Amino acid sequence: MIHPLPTPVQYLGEDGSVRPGVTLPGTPDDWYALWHTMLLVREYDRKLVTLLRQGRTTFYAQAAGMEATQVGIGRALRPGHDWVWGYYRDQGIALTMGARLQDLAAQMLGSNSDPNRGRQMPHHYGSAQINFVSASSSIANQVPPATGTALAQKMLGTDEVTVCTFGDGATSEGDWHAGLNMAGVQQVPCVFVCENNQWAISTPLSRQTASDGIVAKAAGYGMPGVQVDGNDVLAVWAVVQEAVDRARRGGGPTLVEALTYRMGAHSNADADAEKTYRSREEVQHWQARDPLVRFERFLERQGHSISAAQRSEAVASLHRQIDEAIQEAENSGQPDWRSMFEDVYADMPVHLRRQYQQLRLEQEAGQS
Ligand SMILES: Cc1ncc(C[n+]2csc(CCOP(=O)(O)OP(=O)(O)O)c2C)c(N)n1
Repeated sequence: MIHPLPTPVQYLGEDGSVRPGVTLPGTPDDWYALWHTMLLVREYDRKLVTLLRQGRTTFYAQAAGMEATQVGIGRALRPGHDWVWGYYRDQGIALTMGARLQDLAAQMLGSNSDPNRGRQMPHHYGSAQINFVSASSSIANQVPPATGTALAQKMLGTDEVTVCTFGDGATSEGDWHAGLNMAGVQQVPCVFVCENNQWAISTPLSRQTASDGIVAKAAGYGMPGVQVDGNDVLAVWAVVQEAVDRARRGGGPTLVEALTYRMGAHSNADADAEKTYRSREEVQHWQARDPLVRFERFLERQGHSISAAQRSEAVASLHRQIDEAIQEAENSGQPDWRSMFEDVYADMPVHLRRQYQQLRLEQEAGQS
């Protein structure tokens, strides 16, 4: 089945033309930065898939095809001020908000330089610096705490905003409904963004909901809903920015549905998406709507075209940066076994102290 072309808020046509009546957000410098970050997300994906195939890490979920959605969301936020409760596929949001490649790579490898020191499975990044809460594998369980964070922001009278993201599959979970319901009742400063990439592993959107899009559910929870073309970075930025600004002014939550597509597999646990549950025709249909290509067409039309030489130079430079970050993470080694017991309790409980002693004796016996 081929999903219909999106009809929601759209700033750019497929050919990069600007839709009539649209006021473009940003300046040419901003547009160049958006392009560069989308390219970074795309090339990071390529490198990470290679890393997996080399057996140097064990889990990764690609964002290829979803760059415009993620970069548009990240661009609308104040890094280190606003809060993000995202999900495991949100590397594009993290990178847009200033996540360091070294930290992402260290988390992927569970190495000594990982801020979480290998306590999470790979690709579950979190950062205190950018208020990016460590992602969970369980789908939708970030939604109630996101509402809680936003409620605290409201009660404390801050002007911070929370953004909570999830896939279309997450909207079938009880947590999702509980979180949105409370957000509507309490009118919290939270922007919920569904990164609707059409599939929840092998379950298509048509088996996920009977409503007319995820956006239709907004009315049920007493908040505005906006559907946006998720492959149009300027439209996503503008729509999320408007929702964020309203939340900051005390105007309550919004549900945004970004229509996009994941071009690759769900994760490395699902290596053959094309042969097993998606038709080649469908994938090709969406490949022709590549968000990076569309944005490059837009830049060209605006007189800021990126030459083939500039593009390959940028790709080569990004590959160098990513390789260096991975190398640095690998060079930092494995976390010391003692780190399992550190920085969790101020005063270690007795059962952990016993385990610590036992492990110490085993380590010493192993070394002698
Ligand atoms: C509570 C729960 N149920 C089932 C799963 C298994 N699972 C992992 S990812 C996934 C699909 C998620 O799809 P979606 O929310 O659309 O996000 P996407 O990965 O497509 O971006 C499922 C069912 C899980 N992780 N957690």
